[in-house]
Amino acid sequence: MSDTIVAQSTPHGVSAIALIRVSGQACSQLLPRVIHHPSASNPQPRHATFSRFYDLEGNFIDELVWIFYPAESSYTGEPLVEWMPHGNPLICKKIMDVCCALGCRVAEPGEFTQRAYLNGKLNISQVEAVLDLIHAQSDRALFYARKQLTGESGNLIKGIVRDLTSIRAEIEAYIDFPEDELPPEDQEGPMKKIQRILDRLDQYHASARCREAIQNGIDTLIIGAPNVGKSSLMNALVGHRRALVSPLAGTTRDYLVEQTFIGDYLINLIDTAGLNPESNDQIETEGIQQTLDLVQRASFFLVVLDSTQTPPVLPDSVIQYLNPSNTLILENKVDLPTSIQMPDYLPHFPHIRISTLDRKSIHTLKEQWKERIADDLETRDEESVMFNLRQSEFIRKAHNELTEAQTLLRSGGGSELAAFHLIEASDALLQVNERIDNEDVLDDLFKRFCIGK
Ligand SMILES: Nc1nc2c(ncn2[C@@H]2O[C@H](COP(=O)(O)OP(=O)(O)OP(=O)(O)O)[C@@H](O)[C@H]2O)c(=O)[nH]1
Ligand SMILES: [Mg+2]
Repeated sequence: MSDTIVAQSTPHGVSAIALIRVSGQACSQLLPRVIHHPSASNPQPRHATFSRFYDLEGNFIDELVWIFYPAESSYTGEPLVEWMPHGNPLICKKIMDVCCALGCRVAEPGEFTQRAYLNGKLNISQVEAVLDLIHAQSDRALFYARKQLTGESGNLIKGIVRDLTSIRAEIEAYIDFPEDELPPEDQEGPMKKIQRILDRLDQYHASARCREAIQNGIDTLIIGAPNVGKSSLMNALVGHRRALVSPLAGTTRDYLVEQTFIGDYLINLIDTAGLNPESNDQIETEGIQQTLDLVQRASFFLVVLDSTQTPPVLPDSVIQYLNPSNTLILENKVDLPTSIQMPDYLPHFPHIRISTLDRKSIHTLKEQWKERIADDLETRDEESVMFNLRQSEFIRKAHNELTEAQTLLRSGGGSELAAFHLIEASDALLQVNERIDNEDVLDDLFKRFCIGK
């Protein structure tokens, strides 16, 4: 029997109400010692009761609401009690002390969720979803975390594993019944089915990049020549004067990062030093080098042009990272009479004419930008499910195994070996949601939780 754990699930500090959770077999013995009421000896499951909480010397600690959850209907899969005292850190500490005096131990981060996993209440992808849900910073991130928590991604993978089992049965027919009974062209069927699964796995693997971007924000770089209005754009987008703006070229040296929303996408907006190939100023040159480094890590680009000036030639080290779906060309300063349209500058890229001084054009920019992100991340489809980076590794492994199986079947032999690769693929897929074989990965996952979850 594992020990009984206790932790405060609400943040430490003063609040109207706090929540302290106790999970483990000792809950039933503990209750009557601190709640001097008959209801504590035979608690009604999942029922809120208002009582006085006493310490072991019989001192009255607080009036609180408490709920008892039996193992079969608790978060952890063990008997669990929730105390909801007044949110005074001193009261919370006393309650924790009393629980510890009665044999509880203070929980490690994520230990309640770890027990839920060990007791089969949550599978591993749901554990990750709980973590994502707690840390989600945007509506989009919440949406995908909720989808994962309800087990939708798990069902998709389970479906594929089931399909793989039946394909394997078809292939294995060749092992048990030699060539004369089954013509070799019958392998066409299994091969087609494997191809359909490969296509789906491709799609799932690609979704991991989008999931990361949605979860942590889309790193978006504002780049361009000096003085074109990059910092003015940053300020217009975040809605306050974050970056210094001046008519002098080379104002921004160090890059600046600020978070903002475009629709319900979280954006990590990065204002950079203007790209000036002729600079002899050492600090400016360092700033430019930083910009070039950032280009390699960013996911989205706003290339700002001064539409009253000849547009710059961007270095190849930048151009190679830009494509029409991850970049917007912003022809800025359209309020000036000398502004001209620049359709020939990177002609295959979408252009938007803006003035950072004009709110309406910034609004238009945001609308078009939102559409681009949705296209780039393929998040238009509300049905889509996204996998995280850990899961996508197993999806890739399954993909490799199935490709091997397909190559073997195509070459007209090796049914036995092909069946083996199908088993390996199923095994990798099971690790997407159901279980993690690597203890270190598991430990690492639970460490990322807060105490009390
Ligand atoms: N008329 C007009 N002026 C603008 C517009 N956007 C920016 N400016 C002006 O252009 C000058 C340069 O703006 P910044 O935002 O500092 O330009 P930057 O690209 O960040 O410049 P560096 O940091 O030096 O690379 C400032 O005087 C701004 O007021 C615009 O839309 N219209
Ligand atoms: Mg600037």
